[in-house]
Amino acid sequence: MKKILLTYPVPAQTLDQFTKDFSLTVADHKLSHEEVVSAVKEYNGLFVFGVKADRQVMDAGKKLEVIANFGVGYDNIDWKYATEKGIAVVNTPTQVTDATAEHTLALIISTMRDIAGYDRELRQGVWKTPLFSDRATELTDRTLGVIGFGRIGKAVAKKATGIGMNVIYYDVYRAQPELEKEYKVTYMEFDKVLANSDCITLHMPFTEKNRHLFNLETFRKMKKTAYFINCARGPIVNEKDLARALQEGIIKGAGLDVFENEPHPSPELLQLSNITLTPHVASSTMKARLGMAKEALSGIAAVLKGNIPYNVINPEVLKK
Ligand code: 8YV
Repeated sequence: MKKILLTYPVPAQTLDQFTKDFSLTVADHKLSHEEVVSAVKEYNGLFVFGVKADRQVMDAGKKLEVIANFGVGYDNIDWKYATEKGIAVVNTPTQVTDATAEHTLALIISTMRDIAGYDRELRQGVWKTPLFSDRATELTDRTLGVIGFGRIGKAVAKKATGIGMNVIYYDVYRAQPELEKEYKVTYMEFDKVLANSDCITLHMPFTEKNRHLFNLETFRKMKKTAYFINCARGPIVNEKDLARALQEGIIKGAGLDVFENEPHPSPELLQLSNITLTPHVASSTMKARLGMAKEALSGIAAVLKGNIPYNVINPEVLKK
């Protein structure tokens, strides 16, 4: 029987369908990188939760055929090295979509209507409600700029048009005209999306090429009245520059679920009132998390049975 190691305790119900064909070892706590390196040797499949699967892990995993990531973004996995070593990498592309898109919409609304700000004030005994104030921005008829039009970007666009926003988008790959029509979105070049949006939301993977794509210069291309939302990956944004843009009124507000150096948001951000922060929980509904665990395990199972699952990110290693 092939052996699979899960580096985090997962609810038993996600395992049932796999126990017949595989020997599963489920950690009783979140394994550290060090613990994974020392445990991985005898396993054919490795399911990582928030741990880096780097060269060290792959070199130690002499029998490794497949690594699964608990998430759609796999920047924590050295997939190029995995490909070199003939190890397949699978992720959870379909199960995070709605939960992440909902959280994004919640952050857009919270940020543009300053829900979190009012909440913080009320808790401090402040009831400040001037009758004519531009503190909140109405979303209806405002323009949302979606950067990255993959599954999550599309789901956000659909939900945002549902509440009356106009949606423009930029992606390195422009969508087919029928799809643009279906989603009621308009394609524009990156700088045009920045200049024309009342709120920008990021939905792209992190790669070394887009590190700090959002910096002071980028924020200066946005409207002074615009908001910035990031539920994608922290390092796409220069956090110090974002804090400065928020302090100096270069943009109006921000909502972040991800940070450059998790779990440590830059202290400057924590001091600001025009920002809503959540601790990388966009996909954190039980429905999504159970779905993610099953999607990843199904990918591992398929690879170990000699099949090519839809969620493998380097199928070339399985086609040889
Ligand atoms: C996390 C995510 O993986 O799907 C992604 O890319 O970032 C999230 O779903 C999840 O929060 C576990 O850390």
